[in-house]
Amino acid sequence: MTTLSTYLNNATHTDNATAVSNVILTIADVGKNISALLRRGALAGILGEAGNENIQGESQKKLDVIANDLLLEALSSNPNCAGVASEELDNSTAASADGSLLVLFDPLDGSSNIDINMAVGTIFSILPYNNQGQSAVDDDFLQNGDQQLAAGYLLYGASTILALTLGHGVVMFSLDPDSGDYVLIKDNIQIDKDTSEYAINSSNHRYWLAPMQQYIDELVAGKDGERGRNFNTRWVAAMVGDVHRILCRGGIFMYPYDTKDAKKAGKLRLMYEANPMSFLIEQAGGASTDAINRIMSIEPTNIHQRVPVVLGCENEVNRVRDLHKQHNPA
Ligand code: AFP
Repeated sequence: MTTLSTYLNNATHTDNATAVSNVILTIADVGKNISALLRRGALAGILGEAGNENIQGESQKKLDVIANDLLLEALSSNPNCAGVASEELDNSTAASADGSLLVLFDPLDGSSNIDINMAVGTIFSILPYNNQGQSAVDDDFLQNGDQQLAAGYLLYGASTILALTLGHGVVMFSLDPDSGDYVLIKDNIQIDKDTSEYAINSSNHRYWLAPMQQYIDELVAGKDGERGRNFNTRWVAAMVGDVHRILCRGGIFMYPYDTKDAKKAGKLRLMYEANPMSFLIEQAGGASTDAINRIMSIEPTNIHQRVPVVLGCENEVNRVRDLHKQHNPA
């Protein structure tokens, strides 16, 4: 049995190996607390709305705020962490000026699932801090996805799962509720280049651009259409759940650009949703784009910027890209 701490001690790391391991263990420990709170749910009086909005203009659930505060407190006290950025906070929070890492997170992804007892998760991304000795500010976080030293998620489902990459493949751990250990359950995860399973919120069909409409229409047509075979659909309404399914059995996940709010580049956030999930998917042999361009190559301009996301098995992600290029030749 390999536990998370054993794995981290033995894993081949990028730079800051000890610091990265220490911060991951901090996040994993907070994950145990969040998992326990979710298990108690209504009994702990923590469901429902918090009664305020975050910078995204989204109403916050009580658990959004609780999870955010637990992560913020734990990471701000970790000497390796120079700063923290959260989906739930307008600006980043400076921590230890001598820290070598920056941490970004979505504390509770899929919060619309909380009150119906469906899967939610925590997504995190770890970047190098390049101004040691100075207090970290928002601009220090504006690094493209290729700069990530580690990324992962905690999925609070029937089991609590930690998926992680340090840049050398993807591994998964399951939290043993009896021992409190995260136990290695999958190593060197790889996803197939092809799939028959796709995830998208089809109620937005009329708002998508033509190539995305064409791509989905072909999947829906199944064996009677262009693709010549049938497809199945799943939609967890929590990116962390859809990405977990893809890492377990393949598939493609899309939250494309839509004209419902033409000013919004997409729904998902680049820095603490798209980038960490893209790191995991690429490390598992998949691909991740904004429909055309590779997500992890995007140079960020704002810690809360949004981006369209198409990720999962390589051949389907490439098909989406090719359709967009056919519709809009350069
Ligand atoms: P919430 O955290 O507000 O529930 O949003 C979750 C999410 O950002 C992502 O995890 C889901 O894939 C996506 O939104 C679901 O969006 P729809 O509710 O529009 O289907």
